[in-house]
Amino acid sequence: VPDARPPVPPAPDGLLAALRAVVGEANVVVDADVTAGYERDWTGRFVGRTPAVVRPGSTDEVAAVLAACTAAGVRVVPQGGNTGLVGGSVPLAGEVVLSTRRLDDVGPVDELAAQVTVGAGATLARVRAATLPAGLDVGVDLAARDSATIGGMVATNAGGLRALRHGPMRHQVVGIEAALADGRVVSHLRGLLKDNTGYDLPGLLCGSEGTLAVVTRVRLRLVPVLAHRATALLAVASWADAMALVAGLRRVLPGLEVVEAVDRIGVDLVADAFGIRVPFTPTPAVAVLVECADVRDPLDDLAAALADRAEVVDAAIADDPQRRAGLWAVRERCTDAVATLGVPTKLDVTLPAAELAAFAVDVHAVVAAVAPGARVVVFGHVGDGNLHVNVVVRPGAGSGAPPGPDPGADVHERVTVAVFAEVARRGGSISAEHGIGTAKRGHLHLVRSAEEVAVFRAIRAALDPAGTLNPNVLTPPA
Ligand code: FAD
Ligand code: 2HG
Ligand code: ZN
Repeated sequence: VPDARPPVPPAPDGLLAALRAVVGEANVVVDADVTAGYERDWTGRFVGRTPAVVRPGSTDEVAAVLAACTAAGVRVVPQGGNTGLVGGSVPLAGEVVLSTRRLDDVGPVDELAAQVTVGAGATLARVRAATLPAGLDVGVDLAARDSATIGGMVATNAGGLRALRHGPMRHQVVGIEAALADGRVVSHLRGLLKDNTGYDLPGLLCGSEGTLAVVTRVRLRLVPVLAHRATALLAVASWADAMALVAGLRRVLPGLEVVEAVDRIGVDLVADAFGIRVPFTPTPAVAVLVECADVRDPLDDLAAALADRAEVVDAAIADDPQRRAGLWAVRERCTDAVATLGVPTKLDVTLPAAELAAFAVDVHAVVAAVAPGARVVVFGHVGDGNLHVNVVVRPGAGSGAPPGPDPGADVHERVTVAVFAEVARRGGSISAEHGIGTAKRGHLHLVRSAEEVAVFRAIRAALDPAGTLNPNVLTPPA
């Protein structure tokens, strides 16, 4: 297959030597076989080229790498676990990739404050492995936990599977350290919960998508591990019923931590792709996953609350880890299952509660009008009003057959325009948790005013006047 990617741009004279002097020979990777893994995003939709992947091992090295690149006029894409879904972590226009994966130290758990300081390149799984023995957990969890890094989760303000209870990443960050593009370092890691001494830098960097600074260390607040969990997978007849169920359960279950949903197409796809057993026949219009966590077994309270809800057509309920994992798989494997079909257009939207059900129904006709025959899978964090609309325009045959080919940028764009118009018409947001990245930056005007975008640009210019950091994301092309 011919390589359709743009040619690798040469690094300016002396830059690679300068970078090697900072991080060592082994950590400036130029071997195309190795750099290829950093040039393609998780979905396969966004592929670029880089002259080098640089792997600093400390904050000072990150700062020196950025200073060298800025001095040479070379742009930099920060990359953590490369699990982002909006094309923000790959070098689309020949940038140097700054990989944070070596910044993976996890400090001692501060049990008194319920906090921990971690390197930006530590994966979520690694951090949790350190905190769980102390009875403490990170408030955000997501299916990409084995690869997604804390720095990437901060940069995207990741939401995940229990934002309903603990909020997104922004609510977990109580201190931050980051290197600016010119090599200066800002560090405020004390983690004081009350600290009204000026601008909130953690808040600013959460959701900044690598455009303002490279996050090097993060002080996280931790939440108590609630040892008892009860999980239910519920069959409901419509999205309207799913929304009514969410509203009803929220009122009576103080331990409610998760309310997720998957539509019929998604449930069938997960079952087909991975042989996962679905406890309902026929497959319901929507499967809702509910989980409660408490200091006592919440199974009886959950069962009683569900017995009162007319929307529940059928239910499977469990409080033992193995059966709970079986129920979770129906929701957690959706992203992997879509990937078996082909290269999706991934849209990650929030709708006002009153609009969500109608949107979830109408989106099929909206997509069919611009991409007849496309497979549309709708799932997500329905408790947060957040739906993931995955559209595969040229799907493979499923059942283990090879994925279909990428339909191309024009088709992704056509689908995006149509769905976002519907989201905007209903007063929603075009990104709930994955960010704007490169995939959506041309659509920011739908949800942000010209004045807001001007402020974004001014903040960017103040922190990174040379425009070194992640030039292809967030703010629309000038
Ligand atoms: P990357 O993909 O490497 O980078 C993402 C962005 O952050 C890029 O713009 C990059 O430049 C920037 N960046 C990375 N590290 C730094 C740093 N140290 N400093 C500054 N900028 C940086 N997301 C959710 O919100 N909720 C989910 O439930 C969820 N589930 C997922 C499930 C699967 C199976 C997959 C594949 C993805 C999922 N995601 C989810 C998306 C993804 O995991 C998150 O966006 C995650 O936060 C990305 O972390 P990462 O380390 O992989 O970042
Ligand atoms: C999830 O909630 C992730 O599973 C990924 O945010 C969503 O694949 C997607 O579109
Ligand atoms: Zn999600």
